[in-house]
Amino acid sequence: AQSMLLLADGLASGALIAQYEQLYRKNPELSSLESKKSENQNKNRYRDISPYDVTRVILMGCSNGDYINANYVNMEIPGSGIINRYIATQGPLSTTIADFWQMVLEAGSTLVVMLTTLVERGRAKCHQYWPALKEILTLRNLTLLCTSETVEETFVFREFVLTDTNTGEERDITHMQYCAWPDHGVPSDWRQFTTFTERVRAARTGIVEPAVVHCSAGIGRTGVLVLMETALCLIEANQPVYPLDIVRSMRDQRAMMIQNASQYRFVCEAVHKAYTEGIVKPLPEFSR
Ligand code: PTR
Ligand code: PTR
Repeated sequence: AQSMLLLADGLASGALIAQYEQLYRKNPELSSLESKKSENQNKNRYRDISPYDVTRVILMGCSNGDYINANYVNMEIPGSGIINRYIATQGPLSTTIADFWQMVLEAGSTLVVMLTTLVERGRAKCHQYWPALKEILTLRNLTLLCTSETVEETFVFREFVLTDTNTGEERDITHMQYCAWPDHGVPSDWRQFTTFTERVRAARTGIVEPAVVHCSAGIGRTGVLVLMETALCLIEANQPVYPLDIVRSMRDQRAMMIQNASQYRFVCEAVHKAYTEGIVKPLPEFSR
C-alpha cells in the first residue's frame, strides 16, 4: 500500500518519468558479440536490437547455428516462491521461423504471447510463423498444426500441436495475441490490457517453463507486459512495487526493455488503477 502511494505521487509529480529517463537502456557491462557475427547479422530483425550474450537463448539442435535474437528473462516475486520465467524475443523473420519453433521446443515452452500484428502502417512487423486453422506448417524436423482459433475483440487465441518429427514428441502450445497495440505506442485501453495480462497469468499457472513473449523488436511492448505481470504478482504477494527496479532488472537481462516514457507511464498507471479499483489485491495467505 505504501509503494502504491509512492507510485501515485511519482506519477503526479513527474518524478517517476524523470527517474525512468535517467536509467541506462543497455547495461554497459554486458556484451552482445554473438549478434554481430557475420553469420548471425541477417537473423536480426533490427540492426540496433541485439541480445546480451550472457542471457541469450542458445539453440542446441539447430542445423542453422545456435543463434537467435532472444533472451531469458526471469522475474522473481520475493516472499512468494514465484519466479516468472520468460523468453523475450523479436517477431520471427521469414528465415528464422524454424529457429523460433526449435527454441520453443528446446525450452519446453507451452505458451507463446504475441503483442504485435503482422503489419502496421504498411510495414512488416512480424512474419506469420504459424499455419491457418486446421493446416500444418512443416519446418525442418518440426511440424505445427493449428487446432483452434478464437477471435475476441482485441485478442486472438490459438491452439497448436508442435511435433518433433525426429522423436515423435508432441506438445500442445497456447498462442495469445494482443492486436490493439502499435509499436512505440501504448495499448488502446488499460482495462483490456490488464485483462489480457490476467489471461496470460492464468495460462501459465503451474508452468515453470518460460513463456515466449514477442512483439516486433521484442523490447518495447514485451517489456510492458513483463512489468505489468510482475507488478500484479507483487501486489498479490503483498510486496512493494517499485517499477524502476523492475525495469532495471529487465534491462539487465534484455537491453532496452520498455521503449519509451509513454509506455512506462501507461503501465505504471495501469498498475495503479488495477490496485485502486480492486482488480488485483493481496491474496489472503500473504495479507496480514
Ligand atoms: N534487419 C535490417 C535492419 O535491422 O536494419 C533490416 C530491417 C530494418 C528489417 C527494419 C525490418 C525493419 O522493420 P521496419 O520496416 O518495421 O522498420
Ligand atoms: N530500429 C527500430 C526502431 O527504433 O524503430 C527498432 C524497434 C522496433 C524498437 C520496434 C522497438 C520496437 O517496438 P517493439 O519492441 O514493441 O516491437
